[in-house]
Amino acid sequence: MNHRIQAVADVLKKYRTFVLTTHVNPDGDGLGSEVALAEWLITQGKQVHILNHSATPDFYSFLDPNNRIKQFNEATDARTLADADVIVVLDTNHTDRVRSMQAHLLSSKAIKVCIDHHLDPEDFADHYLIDDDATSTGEIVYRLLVHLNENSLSPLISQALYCAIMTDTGSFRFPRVDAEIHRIIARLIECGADPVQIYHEVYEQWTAGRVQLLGDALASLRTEYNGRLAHITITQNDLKQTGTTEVDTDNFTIYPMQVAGVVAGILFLELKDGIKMSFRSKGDIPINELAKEFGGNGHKNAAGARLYNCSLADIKEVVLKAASKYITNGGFPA
Ligand SMILES: [Mn+2]
Repeated sequence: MNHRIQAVADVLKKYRTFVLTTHVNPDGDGLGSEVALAEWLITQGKQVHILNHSATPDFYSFLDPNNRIKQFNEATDARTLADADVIVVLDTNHTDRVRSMQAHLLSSKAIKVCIDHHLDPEDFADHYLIDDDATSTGEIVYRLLVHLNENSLSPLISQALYCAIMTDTGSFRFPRVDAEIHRIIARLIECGADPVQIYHEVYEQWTAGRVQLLGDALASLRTEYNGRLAHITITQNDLKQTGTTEVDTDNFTIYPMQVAGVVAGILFLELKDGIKMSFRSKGDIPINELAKEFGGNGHKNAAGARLYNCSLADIKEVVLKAASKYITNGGFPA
């Protein structure tokens, strides 16, 4: 890991113009990692653009008081990607996850750097800083910035990294949360991150519609296989009735996992053109293997997949059937 940190640090120091990007529907980890890295690069006199396929959800705008994050506009930004010295892809290692930017990313002559914590990277970058044992991309960016300079953690950078780690650890309670990550968090608080304020910005900004959507999702909960698997379903109609969108379903997967005896949970979300599935499991159940059967990927206990041009009813039946072999053995406690 150390020699890979050094290789990326050398790239950051050597070059002048940077584009940072993250995955479609960016989360606190993707956005926080972008802001932290951008703010540090700017202190070094670099020219930095943060360009994302998706707009930033309103409740994450507090991360970016300097308005550095822009939604990618092909007409005006294709040139920026083509001309950059370095493109850094954060919190994903598959180029299709940057959607409208993918072709421009791949064709750019820029040096490509991938900083991420997911498994099975695509072969596209010149430098990979991937640690699939890390809680978050924010944790990896923290290690990188501290490696670059002991005093790199400004209050704004600390806030961004705290948010990244908080959101990707479900507020410090997912597997891989250990003493070391709490030491990192302690350092971020010492350097200016405000836990109360960040929690408030991220988790206490729901619309009434989102709370109503959660109600619909909870009412849809069903269990299978003697209560070992729980799943919830959100339809396009649910979104329409509550005036919500896909991003409002973020983290709804925690609720099926709260049922006693459940070892695996699935959120089925009907998209306009397909189905998104979010998988969770406990203990040693490799739910990413189930996701892979449907073209997805992820971690052992948290994974996702998207299928297009298919019906919710058909997919649910097939996926629930395929899930049985993962949940009949193992689980939690092991
Ligand atoms: Mn992440």
